[in-house]
Formats: sequence, structure tokens, C-alpha cells
Amino acid sequence: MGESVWYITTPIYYPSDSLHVGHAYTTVAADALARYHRLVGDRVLFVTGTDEHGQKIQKKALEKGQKPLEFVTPIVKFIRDPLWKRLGISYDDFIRTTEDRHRHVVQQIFQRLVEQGDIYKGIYEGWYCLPDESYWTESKLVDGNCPDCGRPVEKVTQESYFFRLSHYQNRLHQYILDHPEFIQPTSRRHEMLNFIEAGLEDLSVSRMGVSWGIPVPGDPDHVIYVWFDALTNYLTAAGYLHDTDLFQSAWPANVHLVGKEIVRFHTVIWPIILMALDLPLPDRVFGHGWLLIGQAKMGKSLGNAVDPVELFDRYGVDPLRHYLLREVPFGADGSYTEAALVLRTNVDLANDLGNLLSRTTAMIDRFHQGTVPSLDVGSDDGVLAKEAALVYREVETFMNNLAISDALTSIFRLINRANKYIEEQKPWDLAKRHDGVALDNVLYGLWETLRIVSVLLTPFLLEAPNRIRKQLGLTEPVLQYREALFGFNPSGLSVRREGPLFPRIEWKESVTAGDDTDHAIGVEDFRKLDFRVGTIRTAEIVPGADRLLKLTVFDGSRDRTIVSGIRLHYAPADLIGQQVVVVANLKPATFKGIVSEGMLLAGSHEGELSLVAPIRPLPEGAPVK
Ligand code: ME8
Repeated sequence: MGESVWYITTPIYYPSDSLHVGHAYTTVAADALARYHRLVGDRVLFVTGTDEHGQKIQKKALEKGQKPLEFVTPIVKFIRDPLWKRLGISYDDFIRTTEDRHRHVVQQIFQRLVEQGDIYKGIYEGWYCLPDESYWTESKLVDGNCPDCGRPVEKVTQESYFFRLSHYQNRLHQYILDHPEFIQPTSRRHEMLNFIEAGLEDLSVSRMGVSWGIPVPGDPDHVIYVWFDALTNYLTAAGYLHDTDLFQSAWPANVHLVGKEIVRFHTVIWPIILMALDLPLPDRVFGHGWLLIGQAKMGKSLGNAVDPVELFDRYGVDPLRHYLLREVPFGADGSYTEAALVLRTNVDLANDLGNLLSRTTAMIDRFHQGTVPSLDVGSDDGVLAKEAALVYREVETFMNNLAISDALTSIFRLINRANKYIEEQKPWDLAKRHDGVALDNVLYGLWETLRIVSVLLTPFLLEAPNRIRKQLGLTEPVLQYREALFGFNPSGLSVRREGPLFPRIEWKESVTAGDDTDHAIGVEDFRKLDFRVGTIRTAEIVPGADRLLKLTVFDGSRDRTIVSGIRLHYAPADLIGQQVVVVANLKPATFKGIVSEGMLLAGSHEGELSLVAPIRPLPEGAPVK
């Protein structure tokens, strides 16, 4: 037996139209998991592909006056390149169901199941949902429509082959009870148990009058049901019946990643096919949530599909991947908005990560002539080392549980801990005091944290890790997850500063609302204002000015000096540590010789004045909108 392979799949997508951000969502998530497993040293098989047969594709091709294969081929080509190529999808195999290797496997399986009596011929009378390619009995319809997607169904009465699901009902039910990890998240597991308890009917697994599909062996008037054909791709790609070595090491799959709407196919029909073949079941079927536009699922047929290639062109690969992987807890539904993509990029990537890098490299340049100081063992306070060790383990646990967004959140917690550490340690003061040992340790700690971050981010972001490393003076790409342990010896390395890691994106949304009056401003004007949460660190009286206080306010990336006309309303000592809302993009103005870099928001009433603050504390730099 070969070394065991960590095998992950995405659904194979219908090339009936261009794919959208929803498809990219699943595929980028699978890619991050695959990259993570390669980094921890697993041999990985990551498979995606296209589901090319079936009535839906046949109909689309006909409408275009093309043969089905002619119709799908350019779409499939586009999916591989530019789509997956630009998003950095590191698949090991791309399977098309129209390939010979797949047809052979499907036909052999079908034949075997006929021979052993699990598939038999009968008459099918019922309903078919074309967009979902799924069969329904009369009693399951909702208002005469498909119970899954609500669209109209068509009546089918014809000779058909049936797969004996009923025979396996109890075995499957017991299996799911015995293997709580099999269907995830847990809510989907309950749904499936209910579905099975309601009773499984034998499934029609062939169609007549549909020419676009894999013919039933020895009975070419029938083609094999497209879902039977499609699910089998997971075996074909694992080498079943044609590559014994691969199959022995790759099967059973570790994870089938799918959208929640097709969990039923993957946890009822698919395991029963495997049981009938005497094959072990995959470890996990994970049904993630939907990306929504407003309340509706983003979808090809709803006309609300967003093109991932366009987003790539506009924002680049890392902002797009980071947004998809971070924004929504993996498993739950979540809204897609471009504004949120921009915000995530500006706050997480440009501010938190980008500023940490630029401040760290700038300070090493300024206080240490650009060479990276070594850790003076024993004199480090260990704050960053401890946090890094914790995050290292958290990321492992989260990735093993497919909690991808949580893993990223942990990594950014480390980044923000380091940002805060700069404010606490004030390296500029240490330099003034000529406290060389302390300064070296702080600078080393920051540099080392960034190096660790570059390792931890490797499965998620494609370009940033190496760009960070280059600025840190590192030349080797990341090879192993273990490199994310604290204590690297940087002797002889020098930082190489470059422009910002992620330039801030100017966000302009064209607003075409017709009800703006002369004195109302459009949302685009409002968005020009950059309001952020800040914390007041120091407050002092400005000599010779009875209304002014001079404040320093930390805005998440730096301390700003703000001169504010609040002296009559607040005692300086009462302000220290208070959160406030800063207007961060005002032109600086000078009061009594002090340059003020912004304003604080305050409300006033009959001469009383009160600073505006978030009701619950927020991280500094959090946008206020
Ligand atoms: O179902 N949000 O293919 P398909 C999140 N060929 N994910 C989404 C999404 C959204 N709004 N829209 C699509 C098929 N997806 C079959 C699969 S597998 C043996 C056969 C993703 O092109 C999600 O992974 O309709 C969903 O399950 C898949 O695309 C459906 O792709």
C-alpha cells in the first residue's frame, strides 16, 4: 500500500454558463485546505472538474445550435484558464465527465450493480426538475413545483433503470448515527437523518430520449442519470478500476466540499452507491452555506451572478481570496457585497498587515541600520512568542475542522497583537534611551512575528507571503508549516523596504438614486469621509488657549495629534483611555502652532458638548459608517 493521500474534492460544476463567485467560493476554500495540508507535509490529491452531461446542457447547446461537446468545451477551457489559474487553484486533477477514463468507470459500475441486482428495470412515472437534474414523486412537490428550488417540474413516464436505495436505507441511517463526522455541519446531518427516516424510494438512474450522456451498457436507448454519472467522478479521479496504486492510497476521500443544496445527493445517493460497491465511505461531506445577494442565493439562473474574473482584474488575487475565505464563517450563509470586499482589504490587509510590515521594516532601518537584530535569549518578555505559539496551534485545529475563516481570524489576531506591541513598547523611546538590548528584542519580535505570519498565510494568500518575506530580507519561499515556530535566527539578514503591501482601495460606488434634493448629499459624498474608532492616549492643555486640548489618539495604525476645542467640557485626565470617533482624512490644520491631524466627533446641545463614542468598545481603526 502506498503512502496515504489526503483527498479533497469540490463539486464538479455544470459548464452550462460561466461560473460565478459562488463557485469560486467553494473552490478557493478547497484550495486553501489543500495548500494547508501540503504545507503540513501530507500528500494531497485535490480534484475539481466539470459535470458535462445531462438534459440541461443538451438543451442549452440546442438553443445555441451547437453540439453539446462543442458548446461546453470553450466554457470548460475558460474555467481552467483564466478562472482557476488566476485564482491560484492548485488542483492536482481536473476531471471532465466526457473523458473516456470516466465513461469506462461509470459503465463498469452500472453494469456491476445491474448484475448484483441493485439496479433493475421498471417504469418511472414522476416529475423531473431540469435545473437541478433531480427526480421527485408527486407527494414531494410543493405547489406542483420542485421542493428544492421552487421551479416548475416536468412529467416523465418511461421505462427506466432503478437503483435500490430502499434496500440500503437502514444501513445508511445507522452509518450516519455511528459516524457523527460524516455529515457536517451538524445541522445538515439532522436534516439528512430526517430525510432518510421519511423513507427512501428507489431512484430512477437512467433516461430515455436524452442523447447527451453515458449510455447504459448493452441498452443504448437509455443514458445513465447525470447525478449517478457525476458523483462517480470522485472514484474515477481516485483511480478506481484503472490506477490501483492511486486508489489504494487515495480512497476513501477525506473531504467532499459541497454547497448545502447538494448535500442530499452526496449523503444519500453517493454513500449508497459506495455501499453497493463494498467501498468505504468518505470521511466527511461538508455542506457550506450560500453567498447571497440581498436575500437571494447568487446563481446562474437568477441573473445576480458576479464574475470572479472581473473582481480579480479589479482587486487582485489576494484581496479576493482573503475576502472569500474570511468574511463568512465557513458553513453559514453570508451576503456578498463588493463594499465588504473593499473594506476587508483596506482594514485587514492594507492597515493591519501592511502597516505592521512597513512600521517594522522602517524601524529596523532607522534604529538598526536595516540589519535584523537577533534575539538576546532570556531578555525577551515573550509576549509575541506566546501569542504566535497559540495561533500556530489554533490554526491547526481550525483547519482540521474546516473552520477556515476562524483560522484567518486567529492569524490576524497575531498581527494586531504585534501592532499593539509597538504602541506598548514604543521602540522610538527605547532608541532615545539607548536601551539597545530591549530595542533589539522588540524589533526582533516584530520581524519574527511577520516571518511567522508569512508562513501561516501561505495556504490562504498567494502573493503576499513572498512579498512580505522579500521585505523581511528572506529569500526562500515557505516550504513547511513548522517554519511558523518562533525563534528563527536571522543573522546577516537585512530588510528591504518597498511600497505598501496592499495599497488602500478608493471605493466609489456610483449612486443613481433619483430622490436627492439640492441640500442632501449622495452616499458617495458621505463615503468620502473616513471615520474611525480611536483611543485617546494623552491629553494636555494648550498653553494660551482656554478652549483647546492637545490629544494623541491611536487610530489603529498610528498615534495622531488632534487639537480639539473641548477644554471647557472635559478634564484631560478623564479622557485618557476613552474611545472616540476620529475624522481621519481631513487636511491637517494648525492651531497655536500645533498641527492637528483630524477631528473628533461630538454632539452639542445648548452649550453642552459630548464626545461621540461607540457604545461597545471596538478595535482601534474600526470604520464608522
Ligand atoms: O450542482 N454560494 O453544479 P453547479 C455558495 N454539477 N456556493 C455556491 C453558490 C452560492 N451562491 N452557487 C454555487 C452542480 N455554488 C453539480 C454538482 S457534484 C458530483 C455535481 C457552488 O454548477 C457550491 O459548491 O450547480 C454548489 O454546490 C456548486 O457551486 C453547484 O455548482
